[in-house]
Amino acid sequence: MANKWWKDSVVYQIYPRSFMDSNGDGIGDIPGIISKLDYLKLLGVDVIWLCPVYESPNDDNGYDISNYQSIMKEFGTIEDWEELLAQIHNRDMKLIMDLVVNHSSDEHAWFVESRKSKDNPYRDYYIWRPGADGSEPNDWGSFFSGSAWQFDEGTNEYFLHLFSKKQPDLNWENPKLRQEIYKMMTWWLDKGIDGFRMDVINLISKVPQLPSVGNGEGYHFGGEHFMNGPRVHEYLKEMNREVLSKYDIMTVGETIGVTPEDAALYVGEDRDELNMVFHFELMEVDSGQHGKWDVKPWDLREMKQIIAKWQIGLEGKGWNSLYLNNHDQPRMLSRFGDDTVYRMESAKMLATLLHTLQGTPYIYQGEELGMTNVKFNSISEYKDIETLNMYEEHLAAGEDIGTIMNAIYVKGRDNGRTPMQWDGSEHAGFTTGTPWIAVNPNYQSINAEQAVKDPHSIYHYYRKLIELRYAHNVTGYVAFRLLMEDSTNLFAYVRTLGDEKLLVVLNFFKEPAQFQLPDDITFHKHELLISNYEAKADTDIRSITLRPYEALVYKLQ
Ligand code: ISL
Ligand code: CA
Repeated sequence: MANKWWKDSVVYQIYPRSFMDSNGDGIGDIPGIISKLDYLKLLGVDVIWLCPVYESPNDDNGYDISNYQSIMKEFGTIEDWEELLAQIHNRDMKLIMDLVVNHSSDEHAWFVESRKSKDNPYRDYYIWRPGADGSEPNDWGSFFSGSAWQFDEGTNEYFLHLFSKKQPDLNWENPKLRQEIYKMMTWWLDKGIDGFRMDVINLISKVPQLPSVGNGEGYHFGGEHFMNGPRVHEYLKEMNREVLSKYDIMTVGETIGVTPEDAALYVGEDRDELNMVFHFELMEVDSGQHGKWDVKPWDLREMKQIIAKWQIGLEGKGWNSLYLNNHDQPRMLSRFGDDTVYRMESAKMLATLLHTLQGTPYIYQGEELGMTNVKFNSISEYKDIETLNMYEEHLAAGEDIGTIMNAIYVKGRDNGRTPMQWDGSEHAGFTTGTPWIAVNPNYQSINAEQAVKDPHSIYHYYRKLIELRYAHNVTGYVAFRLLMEDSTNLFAYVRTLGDEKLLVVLNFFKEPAQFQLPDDITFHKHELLISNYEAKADTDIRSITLRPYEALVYKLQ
């Protein structure tokens, strides 16, 4: 469809369990979200992405769905959800829903049938294999530790689960399964939703032989056999033809391990698949060779190279999505900024980056307040299955507990899942009961009530960035060019639109840093569009000394 409204949109991601509790049971819910829509409208966002709200035993907080067409009891009813959609549309915003169809819950009716017998009509909705010499069919490891296979005594076979053993992978090779999914998607679209965020959508096609990685003992990451698998584009084209193309919607795929070249195949304007994907390259800059929990310092030059590669790589081909955190990641401020002395400055600086690149920015709940990572003293306070499984596995392998806890502090998903900090009252105004996960103890100084009142808050800076986006056609600028690429403390770039340029200069650290504009960039006049500091009088912008975490955005003409 011609209308590409999603290019001009800013998306706000809600993790419902932690957003707002309306009835004191300690769990965020749909009426709670409705009560905060004016807060989101004031911020200026256009689209809300709602993480899964479907019926679920909550092994993975709703990413294990037992019924795709009903609402999780803790979150409310389908009537509550319909009210939410109406209230979002009344405010001229849009709603996109999470689509989790690489796997379902093991409590989904399809799986309950599937495991009954080898000739059950639903057997082939999942991926079953006999054992190989009395052990798992192959050596793939699960994203959540251990083997990706679970033995099922009823029929003496194993089923595949790339995530938890309560998240069996669906078998996309089966055309009947695909039709059921398309029918379900159509049902939601006919209710009037505005699109989907598609969970690990590039994992749906597995190499049919399910070959082992074959790296010796133990379980291994089998990504080469299921990331961007052999039939994934065929499936997405089919989904697009049969469902997506019939609606004026936006789609964003979560795609693990994609390069810009891979991404172009998913989001290419002439590909008829998806509108955008989330890539993981920036999320890996602080991971060592042993993966996510192997914590290493990140390097600004590497970060700049990755962003430049994606900006240039998709230019004129497809659209970027822009994010630095979500419900699976630590808080971006703690990870890439300074969550103590320069919390305000660095949060605004990072926001400036996300909102001045080409693409659609995603704000994760609490980001607009400068919420930070959390350090719980005891593992018993953590709730995330990925974290808990890793803890057990690493402990059993004899790893030192301090090292494990440090990895959790730096990378654990619960960093982003502590409740929204609404005000300074008990439990941050999130609930009148006991929250399902503890509130970050810093809620008295970091909360929405205080941020909305303070015109210099991070929240109002986001509001201004969003306004700027529309007032100055920030999405329109093209030809991204990195400046001072070898600088280890500055991130600077220009983008061009006709004879105008957008110049962005960001100091990523607390030490002052010197910016030098290359001689070949010429202009008659300059205008400072936004900054996280009071502007200095008569600045010569060819040579600027940036203050700690300073962010400057100029329009050059
Ligand atoms: O970031 C990750 C890599 O370790 C994982 O936390 C994450 O599981 C991966 O990014 C895939 O994420 C999505 O699918 C998972 C779910 O747990 C995540 O919340 C979801 O965003 C399984 O549905
Ligand atoms: Ca509740």
